[in-house]
Amino acid sequence: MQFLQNVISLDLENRNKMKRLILFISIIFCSISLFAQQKEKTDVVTETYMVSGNCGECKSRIEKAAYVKGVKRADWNKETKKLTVTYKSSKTSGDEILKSIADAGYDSEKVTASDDAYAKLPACCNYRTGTCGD
Ligand SMILES: [Cu+2]
Repeated sequence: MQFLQNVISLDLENRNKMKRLILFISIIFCSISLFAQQKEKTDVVTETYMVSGNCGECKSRIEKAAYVKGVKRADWNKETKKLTVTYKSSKTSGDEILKSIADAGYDSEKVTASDDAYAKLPACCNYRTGTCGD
């Protein structure tokens, strides 16, 4: 009888230990995933920059150039001339994105395209001298 009681109490103790262990492990997992999520969130930023351009062709060139490594979304509006980019700040920066856009021939509020890069644009897209009416 005493022996049986010992076994039962031991089993109970083990079960409690097991419960505590499971609780402990789940708390650790929860905090890890929460931490990872937070890191992910703070890492992703959305910014808006003024980028010159004329038409739909400019739009596709600007957006294509904006998609450097780490950029999740790039959208340029030809009416407002605003480029909205969402990117991972650990992978790239606004300056880097605007530099890539300048390499494609487009001026922005921070980076001016070289005359060489600008000269490669089709006449309709020469935003420095006019609009193409598209
Ligand atoms: Cu254009």
